[in-house]
Amino acid sequence: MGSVYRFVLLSALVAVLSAQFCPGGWYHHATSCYAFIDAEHLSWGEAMFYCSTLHANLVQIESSSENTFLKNHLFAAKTNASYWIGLTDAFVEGKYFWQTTQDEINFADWAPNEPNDAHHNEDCAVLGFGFHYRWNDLSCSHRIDFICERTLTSESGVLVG
Ligand SMILES: [Ca+2]
Ligand SMILES: [Ca+2]
Repeated sequence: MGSVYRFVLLSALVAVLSAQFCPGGWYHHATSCYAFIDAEHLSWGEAMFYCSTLHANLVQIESSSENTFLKNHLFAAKTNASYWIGLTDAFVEGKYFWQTTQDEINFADWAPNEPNDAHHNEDCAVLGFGFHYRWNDLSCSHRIDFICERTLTSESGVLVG
């Protein structure tokens, strides 16, 4: 009996480990997958829609750990572009919130003197090239790179035992 239980436990463990993964081309951190989209240059609104077609959202950064993961990826990729994140104050000036969940920010990594709402026309946030990928606000109509985030994909039908 003991060996049967061990087999069942092992099977269950293997099933859990193999049941969650990121689609090809996406990068894994914690419980999310990330796509760094640089083949398309889109406005913030267009980028939001583009992510939705991938069953994802513009990235929502809830922690220092997630923020560091994203910045390290961009440093390693030697990209020279800014990337939209899912953060906006387009509805109430100065009141930034995450578009996906409507949550106010509880972690922030604004570059010095940002967000500055330059020309009273900057309502959408990026990981800013030139700011070592700390956050900056830009005009939402800029057409630039962006980052999509989705939860780990679960493969149904894999679980056994
Ligand atoms: Ca997130
Ligand atoms: Ca700015």
